[in-house]
Amino acid sequence: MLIQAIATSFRQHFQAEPLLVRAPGRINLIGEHTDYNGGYVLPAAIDKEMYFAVALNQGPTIRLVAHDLHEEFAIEAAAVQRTDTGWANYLLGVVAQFQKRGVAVPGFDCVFGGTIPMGAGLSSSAAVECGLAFALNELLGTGFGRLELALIGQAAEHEYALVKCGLMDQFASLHGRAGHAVRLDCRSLEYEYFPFDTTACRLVLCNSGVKHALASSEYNTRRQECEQGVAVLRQHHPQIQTLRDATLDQLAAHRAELGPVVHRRCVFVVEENHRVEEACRRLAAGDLRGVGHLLYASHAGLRDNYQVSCPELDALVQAATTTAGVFGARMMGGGFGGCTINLVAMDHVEGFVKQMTSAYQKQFGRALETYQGTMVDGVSIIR
Ligand code: GAF
Repeated sequence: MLIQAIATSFRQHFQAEPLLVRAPGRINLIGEHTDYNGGYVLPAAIDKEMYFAVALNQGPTIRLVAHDLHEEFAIEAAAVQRTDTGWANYLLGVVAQFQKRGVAVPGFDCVFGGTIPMGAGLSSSAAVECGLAFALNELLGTGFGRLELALIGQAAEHEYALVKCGLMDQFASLHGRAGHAVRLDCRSLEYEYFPFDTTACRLVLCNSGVKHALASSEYNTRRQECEQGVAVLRQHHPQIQTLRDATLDQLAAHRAELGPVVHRRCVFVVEENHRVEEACRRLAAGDLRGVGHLLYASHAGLRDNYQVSCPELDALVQAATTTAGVFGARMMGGGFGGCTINLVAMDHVEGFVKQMTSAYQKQFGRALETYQGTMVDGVSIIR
C-alpha cells in the first residue's frame, strides 16, 4: 500500500513517527466555473487520494519530500516564500496562510504522495493543500474548522500557485461524504448532501491525457471576464453582486455593452447555475435521464460559450452520445484537458469502457485511462 511506503520513507528520512493523513481528490457532477461566481456546485470526494506523513521536528526548518517525484525541498519556516519548485508551492502556500492567521509554524517534516493522476482535473493540488492544512491543524492544535481549512487551501492556491480558483475543490476534499455528492452554495457556504445510488448507475471518468500549459492563465482570464460582466451589469442593476444574481434577460438587454465575448461567458455561468439546481431536483427524484441531459447541455456551454474545452474532450463526449447505456457526459473541471465525467447505467459500464477506449485509440492514437468515481469521506487521519 502506498501509505505504508510513505510512512516507511518518512521513518527512513527523519527517524521519527509521523501523523498519517489522507486527502481525496474530487469529481464534479455539474456546476463548472460557477464557484467563483457565487453560484452552486455539486462535487464529491473520490477514492483517488494524496497521503501525508507529517511530524514537527523541534528545529527551524521545513523539510518536504515528494515521494512520487523523488524530489526534496527544504526552507526555514520563518522565511517561507514562493519558490521555483512548483510542487512545493502548494505546501508552502498553506504554511504562509497559517502564519497570516497568527500561527507561529515551527519546523516540520513531511513526505507525501498519492494516487490522483496529475493534470487529470481531479484536483490533486487541492488535495495536497487540504491534506497538509489538516495535518498542521492537528499537530499544532490550531483548532481551525474544515471550512477555514478549505479557505486556507484556496488562498494558498491564489497566492502561491497563482490560480484564482473558487472554493469547490478544497471544500469537496474536506467535506466529502461516502456515497454522497454535496451541493455547495458558494455564496452563503451552506451545503447539502445528496445520496448517489450506485446500484443503478456509475460515474465513469475518461482521462483524455491532455494537459494544456495555458489552463491556468485562461482560467484567470475567464474569471476576469466574469468580473467585467458584473461591473457592466451593476451599473444598471446595483443589486447584482455576482453573476448568480443576473438573469438571461438582463444579459440580453446589455449585450452590446458587454461585448460578444463577455456576454457569452456570462450566459454560460447563468445557465450552468440553473442546471445545478435542476440537476439536484432530478437526482432527488431518481431521474437519471434528466440529469444526463443537463450534463450534455453543460458540456455544450463549456465548449461553445465558455470555450474551455478541447478537441479530445469534445470527441469523448461525442463518442459517449452514441454508446449504449450512457445517460450523459461532459468535460469536468477547469478545462483544456483532463477528464470527462460520464453517467453510465450499471450494466453497461464494461461495454462503455471498451467502446470508449477503442474509439479514442482509433481517433487520437493514444490510450484512454478510465476510472470509476467512488464517493468517499473527506480528509481524515489514517489510524
Ligand atoms: C478548477 C478550480 F480550482 C475550481 O475552483 C473550479 O472553478 C473549477 O476549476 C471549474 O468549475 O478546478
